[in-house]
Amino acid sequence: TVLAAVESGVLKLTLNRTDKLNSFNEEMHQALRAQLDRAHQDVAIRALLLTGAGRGFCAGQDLGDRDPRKGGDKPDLGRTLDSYYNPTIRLIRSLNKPVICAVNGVAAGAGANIALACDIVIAARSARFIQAFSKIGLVPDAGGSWSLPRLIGEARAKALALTAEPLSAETAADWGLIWQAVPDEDLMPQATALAGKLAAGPTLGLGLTKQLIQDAATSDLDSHLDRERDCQRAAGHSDDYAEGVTAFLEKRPAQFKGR
Ligand code: LHQ
Repeated sequence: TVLAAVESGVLKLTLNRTDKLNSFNEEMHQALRAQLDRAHQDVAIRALLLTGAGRGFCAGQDLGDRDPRKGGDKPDLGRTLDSYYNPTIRLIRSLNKPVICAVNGVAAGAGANIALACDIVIAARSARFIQAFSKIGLVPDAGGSWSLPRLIGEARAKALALTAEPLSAETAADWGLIWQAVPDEDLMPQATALAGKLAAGPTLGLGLTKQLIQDAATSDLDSHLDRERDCQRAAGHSDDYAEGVTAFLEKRPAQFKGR
């Protein structure tokens, strides 16, 4: 359900339940989780590239998994979030390596919000983002009610979530919800090149940069300046800083090792 391949330091993960638009069942949750754990542990992996197989990126939770027509007790969706979506979002945000998401087609519900949890989101022009939750009586999850207002402001966040109207990739880029919308045929070449470039970068510094920018959402300037100082001290002690400055002075490309 999740295809995984490592090339040039990039772990490429492809959600792969194409007949269900790559919506999440338990097996796909577990497979993604295992790969995210691997990305955390393996120092040879220096960037992650997440995408979807077929014509969609991910349609959120597999709604066929809990057919209310079959009767039984009402489901505990909080448990699904605790067991699956929330750990996934936390793993993506805490990974000290860049996570690139290549949104190849529709991203709906939790599928949209998993994409938005990634560090750099590039979408094919034909892709759409849908906060589908309100159509079925739910609230935005997988971090959406946190990330949406931060990325695009309360007015747009509320309208998207309350109406469940699809947002085009180009408007998403115009609004700053994502980094770029690119022609469909350029998506994977561009996303792969970007992931490769980041994987060859100063991973320790990139990881600290990611954490600092994330932390800014919840910190005040005074404590943030202290955090920046601590991170810069750590980055300044990295081999990659010495290499970066040496390469600059020698007028040659830097050969970063990621530490
Ligand atoms: C699907 C799905 C799907 C199953 C397409 N499930 N089969 C968290 C905690 C616990 C529980 C609840 O949820 C959550 C978080 C959530 O993610 S809630 C939101 C769940 N997602 C949705 O509500 C989106 C449902 N899907 C759609 O609205 C449409 O499929 C979109 C707009 C994404 C795409 O529309 P189309 O391009 O017209 O494709 P389609 O609807 O024809 O879908 C293709 C196939 O995929 C189709 O199967 P079929 O056998 O008829 O070819 C769909 O039934 C299936 N599929 N999404 N979430």
